[in-house]
Parts: sequence; C-alpha cells; structure tokens
Amino acid sequence: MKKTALIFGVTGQDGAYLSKFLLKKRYKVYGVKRRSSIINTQRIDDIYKDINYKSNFKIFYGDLTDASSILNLIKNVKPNEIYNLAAQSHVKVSFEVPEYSAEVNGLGTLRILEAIRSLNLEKKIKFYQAGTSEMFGRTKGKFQNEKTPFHPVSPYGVSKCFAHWITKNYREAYGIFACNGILFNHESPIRGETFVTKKIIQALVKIKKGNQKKLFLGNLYSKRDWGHAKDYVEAMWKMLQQNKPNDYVIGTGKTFTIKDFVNRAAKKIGFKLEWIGKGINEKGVNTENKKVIVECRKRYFRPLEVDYLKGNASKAKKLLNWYPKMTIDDLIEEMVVYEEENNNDKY
Ligand code: NAP
Ligand code: F7E
Repeated sequence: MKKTALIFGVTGQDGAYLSKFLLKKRYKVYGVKRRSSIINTQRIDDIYKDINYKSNFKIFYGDLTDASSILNLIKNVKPNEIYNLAAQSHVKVSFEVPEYSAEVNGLGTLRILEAIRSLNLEKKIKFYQAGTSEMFGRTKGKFQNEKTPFHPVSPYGVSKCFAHWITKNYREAYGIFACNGILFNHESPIRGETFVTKKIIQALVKIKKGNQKKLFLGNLYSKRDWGHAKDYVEAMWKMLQQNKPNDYVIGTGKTFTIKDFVNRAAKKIGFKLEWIGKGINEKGVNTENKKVIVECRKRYFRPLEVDYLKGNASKAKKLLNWYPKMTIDDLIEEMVVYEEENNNDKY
C-alpha cells in the first residue's frame, strides 16, 4: 500500500520541494493550504500539470490557527506521516506580529500534536516539526549542534522553541514518533522574495538588466550557514524513516556574511563590486561604471540579531547518512539562472 503524507505549509518553499520528493517516492501527498485573497499555489502548480503525480496529490483548506480544521483533516486522511512546515517564517516580521507568530508557530504545532493524541493515532502517525537554527539565537561556540543551548532573540525564535519542546514533550509523554529538525537557512529559486538571498539575487539581476537601480540591505555582517532546500527536505524524510524518533541539526558546516553572499552573487551575475564607507553608510560600487548599486537602510535591521550561525550536522551524517550535496556557489548559480530566465519585471 502507498504511504500517505499530510503536509502543513504545502504552498511554501519547503512544502513544494517535499511534495515533489515524496511523490517521486510514490507517496500519496495531501497538502494543507490556507485561504488567501489571491492564488497562493504558484510553487506547486506544476504538480497538477504532471501526469505522473497529479492523481496522488490533493490539497485541502486548513489553518494552524483553527484546531477544528486540523482535527478534521487528520481524522479524514489518517496519514502515515505529518510534516509541520507551516509557519509565519519571517524573523523580522515576527517583531511586528509577535502574537500571531506565537499563535501559528507555537500553538499551531501543539494543535497538530493534540489532534493526533485525541484521535488515538499516537502509534500510527509519525510527526516532523520544522525547527530552526534561530532557536540558538545568541551562541558562543564555533558551531551549533543538538547539545547547544537555545537562547532565541526574536519572537519567531521563541515561538519555535515552544514548538520544539512541545514536540519533545508529546514524544516522551505519549510515545508519538515525533522528530524535531533543527534546520539552518536553506534557500532555492522559489525562496520567498523578502528573504535576503532571494532579495539580493533578484535585485542584482534586475540591475544588470537595467530594470532596477539599487539594492537596499540591512546588516551586512551577520553570518549564515546556507544550504539548498532540496537537500534539506530529504533530511526531513530520513528522520521519519528511522527506528526511533530523535532530533537532528541539519546544516552545511560553512558560514558566510551577507556581504560575502552579495560579492559571490555579483560575480556570478557579472559585476565587480568595490565597497566604500562604514556602518550604515557602507556602499557597494559597480567598478565598471562607478555607480553605487548597494546601500544600507536602517529599516532592514532587526531590534536584535542572530550574529553567527554554523551548523554541525555530524549526528545526521552518522545516523541518517545525510550529507548536503550543494555548495553555496551551486545554490547561487541555480538562483541566478532562474532569475535571469524568469524575471523581466520593470522597476
Ligand atoms: P515559507 O516559504 O514561509 O512557507 C511557510 C508555509 O506556511 C506557507 O505554505 C504558508 O502559507 C504556511 N502558513 C503560514 N501561516 C499559516 C497558517 N496560519 N496556517 C497554515 N499555513 C500557514 O517557509 P519555508 O522556508 O518553506 O520553511 C518551512 C518551515 O521550516 C517553516 O516552519 C519555517 O519556519 C521552517 N524553517 C525554515 C528554514 C529556511 O531557511 N527556509 C530554516 C529553518 C526552519 P502561504 O503560502 O499562504 O503563505
Ligand atoms: O536574513 C540579514 C538579516 O531574512 C538573513 C528564515 O527562513 O532562516 C531564515 O531566517 C540575514 C539576517 O533569514 C537584509 O539581518 C541584511 O541576519 O534571509 P533572512 P533569517 O532571518 O536568517 C531561519 C533559519 C529560519 O528559520 C527563518 O524561517 O540577513 N539581512 N539585510 C537581511 N535580511 C532580510 N530579510 N532583508 C534584508 O534586506
């Protein structure tokens, strides 16, 4: 019999990659999308058009703020695996909508676990929780692993800590096969447009095409461990195929500043940048025509910042045989090519 998976957050970046990954593995995939005033299925529309997959892929309305929709979906679908990828996932926005972020990311996770428990499906359903390196927040060591203490510095990070601990709690209290993935930043051509990698590449490609004048950024010196979403959804699935539930860090073990990312992306797109000025006045100049194409703006800084992230995924390598396949330059190359082919918007 085909395995079934229920994905909360199916319309997001990871939801789209995971759906395709599971369909290739011959799963029946049920996705949950929330109601929106404009169509929000762009990332998964291609699945409907694919003759090999469309009959195994179904989408339902639901919302992590609505316990009844969650309960009914789980009762009707009775999936083998649930992946909770749904979240208000933007760290800066979480400072502006802290209560909503806690409601969706924290309580939403509890609602799914409580539905599994109250339907007596503890022994039938495996559960994946999308945890994040943002839970580490202010860290001291050279890298972060499963033993690194959490010190979140945003409402987003705090809400995900609640989700992490409640997942562990339901595993220990009720024996649910529940795993926490602690995933470091992962990107792709279908990354949301307000995350920094997509914002940088989209802007630089537009500038190259003459459709935009400048890229405005915030903190250029925070460091991130960036991987590719395609590699990371495989790790989610591997966690649920083990004999025992566990928590795993997933990262590349390499870290770069935002400025490094801009330089690498600029080079790929065909710009040579020279940096002038300091602090908020730091600027990236296109050496070819001496035009300033990168500037900093206060509005893109956060009230508190996670300065340094570098994941140690040794546990996942050992127990899951999981290794990241794509480097930062592979990722940039794929994102640039996609943007060059798809982005013809005028500024
Ligand atoms: P994303 O692109 O922002 O997708 C989030 C998904 O959640 C979207 O499908 C969104 O729907 C849905 N959603 C938001 N609020 C909801 C609600 N109230 N009820 C139901 N669905 C809701 O995020 P992602 O990058 O794919 O990340 C997937 C998960 O991993 C998230 O939980 C994120 O916090 C976590 N995570 C991400 C990273 C990363 O670097 N990407 C790293 C660590 C952890 P709409 O499409 O309608 O907005
Ligand atoms: O910021 C700096 C910003 O918004 C990365 C989410 O998927 O990964 C993501 O969270 C860094 C930060 O991602 C701009 O201050 C500078 O230091 O791309 P981001 P994030 O905050 O790391 C984690 C693991 C998640 O779990 C989250 O869901 O870039 N930065 N200038 C900027 N960031 C943005 N967005 N925009 C700027 O203009």
